[in-house]
Amino acid sequence: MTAVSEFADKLLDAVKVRQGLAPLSDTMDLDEATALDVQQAVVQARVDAGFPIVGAKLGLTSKAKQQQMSVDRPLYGWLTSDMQIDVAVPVVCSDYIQPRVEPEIAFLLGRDLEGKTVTAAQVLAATEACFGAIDVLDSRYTGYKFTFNDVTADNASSAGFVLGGTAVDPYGLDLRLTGCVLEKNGELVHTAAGASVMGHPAAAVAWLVRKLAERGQGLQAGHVVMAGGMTEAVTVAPGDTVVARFAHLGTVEIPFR
Ligand code: 0L1
Ligand code: MG
Repeated sequence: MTAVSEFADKLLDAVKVRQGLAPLSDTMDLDEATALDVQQAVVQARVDAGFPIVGAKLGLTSKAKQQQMSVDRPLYGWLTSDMQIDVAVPVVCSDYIQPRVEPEIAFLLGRDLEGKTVTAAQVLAATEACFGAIDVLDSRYTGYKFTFNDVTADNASSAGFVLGGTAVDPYGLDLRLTGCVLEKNGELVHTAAGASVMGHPAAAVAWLVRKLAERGQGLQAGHVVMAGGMTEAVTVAPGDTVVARFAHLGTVEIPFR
């Protein structure tokens, strides 16, 4: 068994038994290229299990998130069909190891996007609709303790995502100024604007497309792209309700059971 498949199996087993792991880098050298190979193996296992790729996510795109996780640069992962959670459907905490949530702006692509020179303007031109969204994270590492390469291997802590019920044409919207208010159990916990995500959420998506081009990959029409947490992530437990209220993009609410 190669190191890549061994690491991937550990992460896949952690999901099955809902039990956190020590970081892979504690016991083995894990460089970024190997971490991306592990990520690809983890994602391929989900695809082979019947859950196709439906999009991608960026992580650690805001200063708030980078400071929370002690990591200083963005990363990405892939979204598979089993991660889609419909709007207003309760999320069962015991389906996860240690769920957290964060508000994001999501892009539904109307055209393929690939290449080393893609810009934020081209992302906006290729976007069918934007949504207010909530990312449901679940690190496979106990206590969310990991290095950049560990969390890359863990598919950027991908676990679930909810797109709000309001699809908005991004033309004429300045997403930098799209405000978000995050509430948990009726209390305000965080506020942010779209600019917190790498200056502009579409610039974050453009960065992702250029980064994917380094591995000969790209995004396809119909893919959903989560642009990255606008605020720190918050922990959730059964009985909690989280609401993200966005300017122009509507409200997303998740009840947790
Ligand atoms: O969506 C994200 O920002 C995931 C990045 C990985 C760090 C984390 O688990 O919070
Ligand atoms: Mg996120």
